[in-house]
Amino acid sequence: MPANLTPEYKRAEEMFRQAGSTEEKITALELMLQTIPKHKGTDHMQADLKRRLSKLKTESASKKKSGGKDLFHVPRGTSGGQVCMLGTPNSGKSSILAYTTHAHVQVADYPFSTIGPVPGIMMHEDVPIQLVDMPPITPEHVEPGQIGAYRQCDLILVNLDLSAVDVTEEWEVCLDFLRQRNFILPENPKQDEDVFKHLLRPCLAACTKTDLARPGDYEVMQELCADTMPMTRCSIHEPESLKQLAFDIFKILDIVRIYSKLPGKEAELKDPFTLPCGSTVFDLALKVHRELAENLKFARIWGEGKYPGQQVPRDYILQDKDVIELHFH
Ligand SMILES: Nc1nc2c(ncn2[C@@H]2O[C@H](COP(=O)(O)OP(=O)(O)OP(=O)(O)O)[C@@H](O)[C@H]2O)c(=O)[nH]1
Ligand SMILES: [Mg+2]
Repeated sequence: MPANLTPEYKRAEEMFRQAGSTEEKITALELMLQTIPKHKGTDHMQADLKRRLSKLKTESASKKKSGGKDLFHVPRGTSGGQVCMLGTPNSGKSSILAYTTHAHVQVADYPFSTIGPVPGIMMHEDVPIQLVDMPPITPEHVEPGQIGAYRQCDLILVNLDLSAVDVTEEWEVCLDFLRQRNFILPENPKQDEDVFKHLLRPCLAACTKTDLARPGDYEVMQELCADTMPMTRCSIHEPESLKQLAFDIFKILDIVRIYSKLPGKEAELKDPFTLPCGSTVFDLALKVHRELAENLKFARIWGEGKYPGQQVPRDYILQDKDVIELHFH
């Protein structure tokens, strides 16, 4: 009986082919099992997939047990979000990190100067955002394990060098990388996307080295990115553009910052808590006092468009820069 494999299955199979690490192979095999047509003609294939999956899971578990370290696992810390950089060699990734954080990175005018992830904290006003530098990608090479870092992050910052000889080519390399691994939707998303949905990641294209750009190249990039992801531009020689970059990242991270206030005390408008947009007062209480959250009675709020100290219920949806005073039973 013919297997009649679906486009979704083939997409998962392509993901397996591109997988560099065991974890990535496991994700792809699980998707292949999920999308393979279930009938007599695929019985053998299904059994084979299950066998391979179980072997890889055992492998992965024993690697973890023996203390095998994943070089590309970057702990998140307490920042408002984790942003991983993606780009072809020399596209200016490390320079952005060097100019927007206190991290020490190697910046060089030769390719492949970065060989592992380097995190740093970039501030958007008072919101810390973790920016992670990455080795470059090429059509031929991606560091094994690197994909795992992109899977875990909140935003992929796609660096596109405006001084490159062919700006279209570097865009194609990044686009292929993102599509083949299902970080973004395929070109004509008409297949059932639901099984791949959890793999999608928000992306922001950052055109770098604008001070070296040839006339017209930024517009070419704008046209290329238009239907795929939002775009911004920057240069390490234009500090305002780096501030704008931090702002654009903050917008896409879709978070709100909340200042907490103790009853009877002035609010300290620094070190805000950050929560996903749409979070409630109760979510904040969980973040502040996990054990006490259930005892939350109400909150008082100071913010735009509110009476100072107005009382709000637990399910009030927080707005950026709200000042909140939590009251417990
Ligand atoms: N004029 C100009 N030069 C830049 C800018 N950003 C980076 N560069 C230069 O471009 C070269 C490459 O920069 P890196 O930041 O090392 O590039 P990278 O993407 O980290 O490179 P790999 O780690 O090899 O992938 C260096 O010589 C930088 O000084 C910029 O905005 N303007
Ligand atoms: Mg680098």
